[in-house]
Amino acid sequence: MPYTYDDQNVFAKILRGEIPNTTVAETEHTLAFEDITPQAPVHVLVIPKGAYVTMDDFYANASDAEITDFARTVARICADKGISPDTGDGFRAITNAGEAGVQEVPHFHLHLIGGRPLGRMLQ
Ligand code: D5M
Repeated sequence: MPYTYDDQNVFAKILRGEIPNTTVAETEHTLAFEDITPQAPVHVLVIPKGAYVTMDDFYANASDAEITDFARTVARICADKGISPDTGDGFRAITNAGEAGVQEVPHFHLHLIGGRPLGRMLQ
């Protein structure tokens, strides 16, 4: 899949304010909001504001400032939501990429999931 960004995807519309979201955190380069179909008591989607299709697109092409901002925002949400193993029970971070990864929304997003026992995913 080439990194061709579709600016009509639902997260692009959220970033433009065309559809609502329940914001968890917002910084210069990053937005985090509640997943509309939560799989656990905590299910937050963290997205860069820039137009990146997948995680590898983001890490290959984003600026150091964007990448650092994204990473620090993830850490802050884990602390704020009480899912950091430092102070809480732990979490899982997932990103789906491309067809084989069953990515539904073609704007890079990290799922942060926690608040219940998650079970083993990889054997
Ligand atoms: O999954 C995409 C994820 O995005 C899925 O968990 C639902 C979520 N989603 C879809 N539309 C919205 C809106 N409008 N707000 C919040 N969350 C949404 P993936 O398979 O990783 O691409």
